[in-house]
Amino acid sequence: MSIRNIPTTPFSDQKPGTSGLRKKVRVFQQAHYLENFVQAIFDSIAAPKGATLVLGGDGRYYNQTAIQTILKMAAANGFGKVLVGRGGILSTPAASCVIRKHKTFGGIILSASHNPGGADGDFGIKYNSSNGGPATETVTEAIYAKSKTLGSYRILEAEDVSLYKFGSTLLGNMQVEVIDPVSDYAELMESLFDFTAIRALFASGFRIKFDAMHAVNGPYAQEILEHRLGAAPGSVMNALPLEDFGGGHPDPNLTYAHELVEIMYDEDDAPDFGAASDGDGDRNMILGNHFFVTPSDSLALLAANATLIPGYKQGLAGVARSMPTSAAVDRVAQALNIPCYETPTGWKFFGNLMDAGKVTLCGEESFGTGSSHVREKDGLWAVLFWLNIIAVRKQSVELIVREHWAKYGRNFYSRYDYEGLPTEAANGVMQHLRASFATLGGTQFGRYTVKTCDDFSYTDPVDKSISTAQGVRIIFSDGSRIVFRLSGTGTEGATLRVYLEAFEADEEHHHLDAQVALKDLIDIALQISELRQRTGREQPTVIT
Ligand code: VG1
Ligand code: CO
Repeated sequence: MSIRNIPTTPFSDQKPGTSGLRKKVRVFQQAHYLENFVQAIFDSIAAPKGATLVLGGDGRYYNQTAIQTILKMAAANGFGKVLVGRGGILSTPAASCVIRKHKTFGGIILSASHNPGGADGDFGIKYNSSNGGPATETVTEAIYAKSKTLGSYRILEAEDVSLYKFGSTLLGNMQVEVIDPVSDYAELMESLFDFTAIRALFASGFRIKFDAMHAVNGPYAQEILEHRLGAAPGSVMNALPLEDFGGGHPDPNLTYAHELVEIMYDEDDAPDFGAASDGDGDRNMILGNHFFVTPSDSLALLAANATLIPGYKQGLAGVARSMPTSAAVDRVAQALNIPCYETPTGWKFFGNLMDAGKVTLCGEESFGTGSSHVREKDGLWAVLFWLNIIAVRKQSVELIVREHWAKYGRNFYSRYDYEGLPTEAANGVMQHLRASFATLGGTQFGRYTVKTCDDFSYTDPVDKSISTAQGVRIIFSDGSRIVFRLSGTGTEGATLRVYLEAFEADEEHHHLDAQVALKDLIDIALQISELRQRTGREQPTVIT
């Protein structure tokens, strides 16, 4: 077996987005494309000789091929050991858990998360540091810079390694250890939640439906919910991970998880609790019988009920949410008298806060919640958190949420996504908005008056790094907000996201449908942005 130094020329488009490098599978299939990016990672992180790496992915098309390449490159770049999930599988939160538990130097996660998979779908790769979290912007920028100047990469000439047999094999001088992708993670969940109480809940006849969407969480959910907690067999649907997610779009929201939504809104046979997770298992959607919980409310509710959970009974150090996420959790933080941080979109911004012990719970409006138990958002963790709360409070999902609104007020919330726009048109909307800042202040739209508008900029309280242009905010005098952002995870054209939020203290109005309550704000958003004129789109692609 010999190490080869392969000459290569740089690609100009290897800039990681919100969560790693995401491209069409066929872009990754170009000669040297994956190898260049992996070498850029290895050159940037400068791991000491003999270091250990974690490797796994969400099982989508190209996962296995990429894993074999990365293993050979890791061996050629001086790593001593790679822990790889059996079959090349590790959910994103499980990878984070394994990095932390085994104190490895870092890990590589292969996933394009909620983006569709298959030969014509998307693929992705990201690097996580020794804290188990996504590399910070400083690291991803270094990787990008390296990718633009790369002249060669190192790879071991060797046979593929079997990924199905547990235990160690030698690849050159490097050990490849195939591990069970589920066990470390399941053990961590048992240490946080009251499994006895949740088991009793299921034994009492409480019915759950978990939609794994043919993505990575199927085996995790089956092991934890059905085997360890005794949920009825078949409670986990679409449990078999498929390379193309069965042709579906593994994004747990009301549009893409419609199969689950139909079950949860069934006239006479709806289960008590419904949940879904995404391609790589880090997102979650929570449903009750005929009831949808917005991710922003879910975060607030977990924070408000945290002390009911064994792993959080000491209370929370603080909470954090991404800027576009509703301020529902801010109200809980205020009541608990703990700090609440507002960060740019993307989990990489929570890591420093958690490492510094400033926050315990974090969340995003995009169906992501998590805590300092790992450094990624965690879909199944959120489900178990909810089940534990229900097991203690013995109330329905709907009642728990309604009581929460009655106590804290309701932040009506919705996100409109305009996917696959021509890039120039989407940029045009953002430029127009920025150009309008000067004249918007003080303008009155019906009952709303613009208080401030800006482009969100964040200074990390720990390392003081600054991230600018993180989304345009229009804030009204009553605290209502409209936010505009361009997505950093898409692979086709541009996706414009419009986030809408209005606070309602009066319980009399809490029953309203969010689309009704937000109608005026939606009209204002369209008017201010000239979105329809500039993009030619009458309707959003997805409303969440
Ligand atoms: C989206 C979400 C963001 C999330 C990111 C990664 O990013 O808005 O909140 O952190 O996806 O989630 P963007 O840039 O497209 O808005 V996942 O589950 O893809 O790792
Ligand atoms: Co994801």
